[in-house]
Amino acid sequence: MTAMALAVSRRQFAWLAASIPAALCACTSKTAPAAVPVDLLVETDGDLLEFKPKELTCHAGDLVRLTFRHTGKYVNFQHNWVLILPGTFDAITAAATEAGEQKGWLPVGDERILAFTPLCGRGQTVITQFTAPKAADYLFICTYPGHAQSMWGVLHVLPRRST
Ligand SMILES: [Cu+2]
Repeated sequence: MTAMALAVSRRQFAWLAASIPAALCACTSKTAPAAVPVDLLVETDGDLLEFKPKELTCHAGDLVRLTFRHTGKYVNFQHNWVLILPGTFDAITAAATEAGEQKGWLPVGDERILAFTPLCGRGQTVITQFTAPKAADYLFICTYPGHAQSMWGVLHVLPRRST
């Protein structure tokens, strides 16, 4: 390679280096808009083994900030809020019971769990934050042993918001 050819290729490289980041930025802003923050609130139905409301809604890709409040006044149960992949109810409730009290009745690291709060006692509030998965209906449950049979609800994830 001659000295002149080398000089040209260096200039081209400099031009490329300067233009590529701008091109990437333009591309990124079109395909991945900033996640929309969405606040959701769910409570226990007082001392009952039920969630209230039983249905929540968001859009795929939303940054969901979920607050879970234990509104029980008399019964000393602990509860959590656990979002699971469709079709995994039996497997997750079994795995949660197997995980035991020391692990908070939660099979930590199980990929079928999409989001979860810690266990929460009477009068307490806990929060979790997650990016909403692809559009579908997802069950949320309390994984404290025996609770999920009545303590469940549905998160409706609608198609991604248009920009
Ligand atoms: Cu519970």
